[in-house]
Amino acid sequence: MSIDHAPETATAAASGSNATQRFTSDKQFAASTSPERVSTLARQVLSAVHDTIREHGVTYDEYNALKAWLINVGQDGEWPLFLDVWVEHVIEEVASESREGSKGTIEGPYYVPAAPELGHDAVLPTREGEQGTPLLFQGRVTDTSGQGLGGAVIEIWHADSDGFYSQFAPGIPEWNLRGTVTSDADGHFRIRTMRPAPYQIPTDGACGKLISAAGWHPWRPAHLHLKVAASGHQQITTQLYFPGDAHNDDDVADAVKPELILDPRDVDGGQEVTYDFVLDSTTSAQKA
Ligand code: MBD
Ligand code: FE
Repeated sequence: MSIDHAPETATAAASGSNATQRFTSDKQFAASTSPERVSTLARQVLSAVHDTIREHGVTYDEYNALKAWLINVGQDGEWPLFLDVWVEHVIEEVASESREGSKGTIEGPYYVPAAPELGHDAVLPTREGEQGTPLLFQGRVTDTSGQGLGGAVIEIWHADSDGFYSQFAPGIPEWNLRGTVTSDADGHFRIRTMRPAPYQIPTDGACGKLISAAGWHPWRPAHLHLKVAASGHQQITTQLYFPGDAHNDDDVADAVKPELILDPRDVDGGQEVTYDFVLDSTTSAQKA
């Protein structure tokens, strides 16, 4: 774990402000929500807050501590982290209710679009002497009838063996452990990378403060992030996990599903695993 590139100076504020900047520059918001719906949703959320205050007799001291903390979440740039850890899993649950193909899960705060294109037999960018267990991740993209989807675009990104993501922790090359892979004519792909470490929510920011004040733990199990897209099909955003990780059963972000746990096997010089993605067509029932 003690390697020269370990970003000892990774801070919540630096990683958070990168995530906030990325989010505000990359995402387009199509706010087609009617005033009636906005009103319904806002009222219900506020009612839940009011009920909590009444039920627990929340004091002025606690109210002021909350106010200060909410201000800190923004100052630390941790709104993307807070929302993706504690809220996104339910958004994903509702969005994917009617999906027939592969399960997905939350995107989280560390996706960056347009990673280098690496073909169908890909080697993710690593540093010289990149630490960890070499992993060959391979599989096939198909439709729900099992037909291979050629030219499917698989975006993959993940943490290094210290649990840090490129572009969100200092001292890591821009596209380290990120890439855009394209399936071959039969839908097959191969990706060579290094197994990621579990991810710890920064302990020095507002989210870390909430975790320690509540006596929770800050861990996510080790995971690979992926987005899989093919024309005429619904894109899947997902994460894949490793068996035996202590936090598969109590992920702080509640994003593990049994279908998302890989079954890697030991091979000479590392591990190998096969995982297939089944994409629903865009014409099958889709929730707005
Ligand atoms: C992560 O790496 C992540 O995947 C999520 C969902 C939240 C915080 C950090
Ligand atoms: Fe992650």
